[in-house]
Amino acid sequence: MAAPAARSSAPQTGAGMARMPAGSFLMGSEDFYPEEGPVRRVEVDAFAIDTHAVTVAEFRRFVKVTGYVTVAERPLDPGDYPDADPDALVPGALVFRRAPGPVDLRDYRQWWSYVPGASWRRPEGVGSDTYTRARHPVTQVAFEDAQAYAAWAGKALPTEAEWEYAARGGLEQTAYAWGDEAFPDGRAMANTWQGEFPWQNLLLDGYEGTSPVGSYPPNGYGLFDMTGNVWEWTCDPFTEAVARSPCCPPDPGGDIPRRVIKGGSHLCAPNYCLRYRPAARQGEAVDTSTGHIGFRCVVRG
Ligand SMILES: [Ca+2]
Repeated sequence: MAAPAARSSAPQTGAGMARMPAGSFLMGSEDFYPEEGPVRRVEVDAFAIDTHAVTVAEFRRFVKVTGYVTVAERPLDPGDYPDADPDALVPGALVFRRAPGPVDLRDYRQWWSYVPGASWRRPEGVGSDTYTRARHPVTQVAFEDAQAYAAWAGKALPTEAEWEYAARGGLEQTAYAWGDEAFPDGRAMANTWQGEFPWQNLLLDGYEGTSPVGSYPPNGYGLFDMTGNVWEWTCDPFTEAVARSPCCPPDPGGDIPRRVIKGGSHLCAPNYCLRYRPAARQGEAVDTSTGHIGFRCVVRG
């Protein structure tokens, strides 16, 4: 008869999670955008993290079991929008549309639109679906939606430090999750945007929108898509001034709290937003749902 397995203090990591040992690392960067500095040494306790972002199929299972309704699918309360036409208050989300040619990069309305009916099921609105994207990261999820999924799964959203520690994969202060070269030996290492954003997508990495999780090599900790593909929610509040040249829809202002998102997305292009790097960060309003933000979960201990 086999002896019972020894109890371990390590995180109980189900399939699809990787254990991160406790340790310290140099967080942040002083080489790119001001909101990433200063570089400082940060201690992180042991935790486990999903090896890939939560997929459409995984989120669909959660919704099927719980009946959960995401923020983008809920009716809007006219009381929250006293100046708006009540007929215009329909559920929806922000959708990226490639511009037909060069545009003023200060005017995000040239590529972002609020689309009624857009949700995690239909990321581009009515007429779109996710049936061929079951293995893609779920998108159009607000912070509250990501938290609800994590709680249901018995997990949590990562802190920014946990996320960045994991994303660096054991490399100290490299620009990217795999080193310092954007395309080592000409190889695409993440789903980003090549060409002139927001109109010319050269598709050198093979994908215009999101890509199935795990389409590019993992980092040193065996984690896929930590940068590129979709931004990922963390649980940390974003308290600084709004990032300069943000690639995401700008802060709506007012009192809506923001959380830190990490990792950049398929919409990050060097000419506009070089943020597919572990140190990159932005603040995002908690009620925002867009086609380039998803999440992954952690288990601490
Ligand atoms: Ca791409």
